[in-house]
Amino acid sequence: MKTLIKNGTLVTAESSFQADLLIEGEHIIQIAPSIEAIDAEVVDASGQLVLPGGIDAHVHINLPMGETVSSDDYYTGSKAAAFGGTTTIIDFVSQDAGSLAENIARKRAEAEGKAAIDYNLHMNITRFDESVAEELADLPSLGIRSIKVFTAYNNRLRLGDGEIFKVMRIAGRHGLLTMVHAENGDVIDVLTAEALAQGHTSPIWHARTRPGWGEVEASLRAVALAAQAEAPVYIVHMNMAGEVDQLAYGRAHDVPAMGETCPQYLFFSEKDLERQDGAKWVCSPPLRSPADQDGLWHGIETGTIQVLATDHCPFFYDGTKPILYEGKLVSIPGKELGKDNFTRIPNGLPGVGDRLPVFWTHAVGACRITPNQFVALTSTNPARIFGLYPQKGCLAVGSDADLALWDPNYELTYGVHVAQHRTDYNLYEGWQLKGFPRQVFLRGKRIVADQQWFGKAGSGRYLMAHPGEIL
Ligand code: DUC
Ligand code: ZN
Ligand code: ZN
Repeated sequence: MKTLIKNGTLVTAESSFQADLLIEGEHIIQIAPSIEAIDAEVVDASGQLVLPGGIDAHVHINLPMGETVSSDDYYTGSKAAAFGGTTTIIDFVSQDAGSLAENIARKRAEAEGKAAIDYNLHMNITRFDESVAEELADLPSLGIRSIKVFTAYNNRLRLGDGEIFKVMRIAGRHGLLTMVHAENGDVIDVLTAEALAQGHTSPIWHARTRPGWGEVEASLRAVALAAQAEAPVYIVHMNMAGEVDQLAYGRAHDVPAMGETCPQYLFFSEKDLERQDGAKWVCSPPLRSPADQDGLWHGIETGTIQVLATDHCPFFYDGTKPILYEGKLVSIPGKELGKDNFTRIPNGLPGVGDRLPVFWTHAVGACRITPNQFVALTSTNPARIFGLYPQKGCLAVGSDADLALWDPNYELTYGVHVAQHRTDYNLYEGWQLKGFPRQVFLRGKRIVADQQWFGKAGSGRYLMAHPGEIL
């Protein structure tokens, strides 16, 4: 089975050029100014851009949180991703009981028969001892090249600095990248207890009890630990301008330090938490100030930040009221759990499907970055950093034919009825967007066309990551 994408403009991280692209089976087999293939189905991409499918390097599918669980499973989350032009996601494995391999097998079983796009996994290391130290060496053979550690969530997820240093040192030796969730767990615990004792219950207190300085300090700590461990580090979900400064400092001193931000930190601020429906915006780390947004944009524009991910972790706003999902009524407890106590609001936001269209409009459309930078930030860089390149993240002969046919002139009013996340709200409700994926291909198969779904549960595959690159 061949498909010929004709008359499009191919956009890679490096350049944009007019070319035809021929797919056979699951792969790109030819790229040339003009291709004829009589046995191919022809797709006319006139006026459209051909982008490598998006890669979202930070999502949480089925993540248990307090009394509930994030509301997208592997089917609904991967379908939502595809509608927004994303064809690969990387989720996190919680370190629950048992060996790392057993935890990974359990997570993969959740995706089995459900994932509709391809996926890889990061391994959380939230408990460290001699046997975990040994098991880290097994991760590459299981297709995992990245681990995540936390400097917050005391007595739950946090490792001590010495443990993080040891983990990073072992990770470096085994070709694993250490990702760091950088907040100050001690300060958060003090402030949270004080706020609750004073009777503060509303969503804004989630941000007020997690000060940004803790992130700035913990980001530099992560970078410094990596320098001392002689290992690479990647700071997840940066939301503070000061974190970008710390990353830049490390990079200027030759530390292999990289980082990501997410759309919510570019477009929303603490002010949104003060709204009557502020719980919709509660995530960790929290939204910050307009000055921080500027610092993050500067980091994106200058390349200090390499990746735009989402931290997709959706919950219902009102999980007592069902929504219709594929003809069935669904309700999952959500943000209402915290109506009397901000610490009980499940942390997290929907976003995997919103990322590309929202970012295109406000980054490329606003002339902040080029289409090539867009591709780098949303597809090529995550593929390189997380060891999926060149199978993913590029338009090249031999690569998987994961494509978004992107119409830069398509205008729409965005919101919960366009986004396909399994939740009852969307952060970008009513936003006017320009630029949207008209067709999406996963390994040569069209899975979305004009906002209609042709994908299938179970057609997504687990990807074996290789050693990643330092960008
Ligand atoms: N932050 C969130 O808001 N949700 C899930 C995990 C995380 O780090
Ligand atoms: Zn995190
Ligand atoms: Zn996360």
